[in-house]
Amino acid sequence: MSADNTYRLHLVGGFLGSGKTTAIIAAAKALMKRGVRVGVVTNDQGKYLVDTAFFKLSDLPTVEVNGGCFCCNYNDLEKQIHTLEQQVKPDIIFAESVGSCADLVATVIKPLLQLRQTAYIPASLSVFTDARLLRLRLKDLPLPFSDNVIYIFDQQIEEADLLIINKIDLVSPPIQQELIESARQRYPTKEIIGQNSLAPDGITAWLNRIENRNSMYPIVPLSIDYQRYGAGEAQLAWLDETLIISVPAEHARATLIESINDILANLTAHKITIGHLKFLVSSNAGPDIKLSFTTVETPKWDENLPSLHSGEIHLMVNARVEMEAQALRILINNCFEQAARKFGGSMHIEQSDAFHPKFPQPTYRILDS
Ligand SMILES: Nc1nc2c(ncn2[C@@H]2O[C@H](COP(=O)(O)OP(=O)(O)O)[C@@H](O)[C@H]2O)c(=O)[nH]1
Ligand SMILES: [Mg+2]
Repeated sequence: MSADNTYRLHLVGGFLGSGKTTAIIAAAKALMKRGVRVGVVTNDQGKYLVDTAFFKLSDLPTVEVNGGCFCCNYNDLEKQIHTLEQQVKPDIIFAESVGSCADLVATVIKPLLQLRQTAYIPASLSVFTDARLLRLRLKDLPLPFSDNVIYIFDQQIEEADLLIINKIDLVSPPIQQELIESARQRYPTKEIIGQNSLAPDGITAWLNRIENRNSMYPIVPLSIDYQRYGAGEAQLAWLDETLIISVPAEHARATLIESINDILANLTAHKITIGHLKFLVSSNAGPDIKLSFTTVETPKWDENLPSLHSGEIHLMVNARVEMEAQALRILINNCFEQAARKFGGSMHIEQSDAFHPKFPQPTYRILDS
């Protein structure tokens, strides 16, 4: 706990699939080992959230702000922080904002500084970016999204004082150095850290930086065009679903692999770009498995998929893809249904929400600098 008896909140932003959840879990575990009490606030436009389930599986006290970004649900953010305060008495809170969200200084940090009802203070804003996508962007090579979605990607980076070039392990060592150097040249005022969040101690430099007592967040609000930002969000489709596939137990793993490969092949065939496609897989008695597919291909993903212990597979699906939402729902559900049938079983949808994010209307937007 800090000397002034306020607690610290680390806000983590950045594009869909850039590695925010992975890094927060690693950082929280490192802190908890030192006896620090940690809580997490997740955030999404949808309601059935793989990330929330995943944080809870990692034994992290987690609350969520769902149905819209922190900015548009600012009062709920404060309420959820208060819940953590009561239940966990955390020393540190990590808040992960939805990957299509920008303008966090004016709509979250400044309101937290000026209007906050709780004992928490914003301590840092870190913006994560996927090394491979940033490399394309810095070289002025095309990203596989439409211009308005790229506008959001750019604005998130623009807003950062602390930029984490994550998944640095996915570019070769000479390119790692070149990428960090060219990012430093392009953004001379930003602090930039290259990071592999999956490596042991991979998050240490970032964690040390944000745990430094000096707060680390931008003060000057972003000058962002809400029409373009809103248009970019509207071009992304969200599908949040829970479903059950029932097949003979010996075919459970093959059914899952076939369904997901079919989804990926269909998206590729239609030149549709994934922002983030996540599945939480539960099958009786076995541990839950998180599967995650981001913008750049995940080859041979199925090699590490463990066996499934029963023929009843419970799936939570979170898909964020640049296409029309109902078409996304049909594409994904057809793939599950066809694979289940092929292996002599069936598929049952429990809950399903397919939509485009609403136009961003922040509860507060404080523009003084
Ligand atoms: N190779 C590599 N993969 C990573 C790294 N960080 C995250 N990932 C993977 O990237 C995917 C998306 O990560 P996630 O944390 O869910 O991204 P989020 O959407 O920003 O929260 C997952 O499959 C992670 O395992 C990293 O530093 N290196
Ligand atoms: Mg996440």
